[in-house]
Amino acid sequence: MIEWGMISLILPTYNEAKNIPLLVPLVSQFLAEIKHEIIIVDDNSPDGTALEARKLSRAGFPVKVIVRKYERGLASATVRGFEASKYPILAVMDSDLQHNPKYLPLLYKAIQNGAQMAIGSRYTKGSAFDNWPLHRKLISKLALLVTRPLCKVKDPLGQFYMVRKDLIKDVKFEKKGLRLSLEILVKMNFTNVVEIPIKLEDRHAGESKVLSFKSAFKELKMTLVLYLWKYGRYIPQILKQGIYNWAIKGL
Ligand SMILES: Nc1nc2c(ncn2[C@@H]2O[C@H](COP(=O)(O)OP(=O)(O)OP(=O)(O)O)[C@@H](O)[C@H]2O)c(=O)[nH]1
Ligand SMILES: [Mg+2]
Repeated sequence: MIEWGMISLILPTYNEAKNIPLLVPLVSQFLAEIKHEIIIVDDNSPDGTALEARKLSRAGFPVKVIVRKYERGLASATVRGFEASKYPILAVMDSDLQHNPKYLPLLYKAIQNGAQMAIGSRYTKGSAFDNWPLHRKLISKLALLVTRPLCKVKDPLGQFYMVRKDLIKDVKFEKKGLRLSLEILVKMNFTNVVEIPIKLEDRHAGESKVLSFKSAFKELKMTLVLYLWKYGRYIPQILKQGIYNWAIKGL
């Protein structure tokens, strides 16, 4: 029997020391009625993010801090958080205040009402991100087009979601790339995903880590890995293995 009122929220961080002292109290405010833990997975940020996280823990917030010394990467950090979680609903959001924690109760409600996964969606009726420059909107739309044959969800790429842990416990994650939500959706092929419209805010402090040609190329390679996962049975095994080895290398 799953106790639905319990959420493990994973906050992956890299240089978010100025953001998490604002974000964590807001999360706890919006989740005040729901038992929760906040797992901060920090990749040894030089700006002292882990120190700030530990301060929050000492101040009484339900914060667990994991520092990875020898690993980097958003997807693998999120999976590390999943592994350390103790509650049956997993939640993931950015730590830079782009994802407003006011949506957490809505995502939770969708799960309570039977959704296998609930997504804070930038591309469903009622969503907004007016503040984005045109070129970012175009890149984002292009990325969505590329993923369209992989899953039907309108926004599989934004990293703001809740998912039932029991459903994804056997997924073998690649632990590469940035968009773990896409990997979950492709590998699980869920039939009941609810998209909650969100307004995407501007990053509060600090700098984006993912906005570069290098990470866009890596994301394309990771998407290719997921294409192989979904459609690889249509090509010879040896070719599939070769493409996989090339794509996964350097991610
Ligand atoms: N642990 C860990 N967290 C990361 C890593 N890269 C990014 N993050 C975190 O993942 C979240 C999203 O990263 P951002 O750089 O904000 O990416 P984004 O929101 O897609 O891009 P912007 O809109 O430009 O901010 C933030 O909370 C980051 O701190 C990483 O290598 N390791
Ligand atoms: Mg961001």
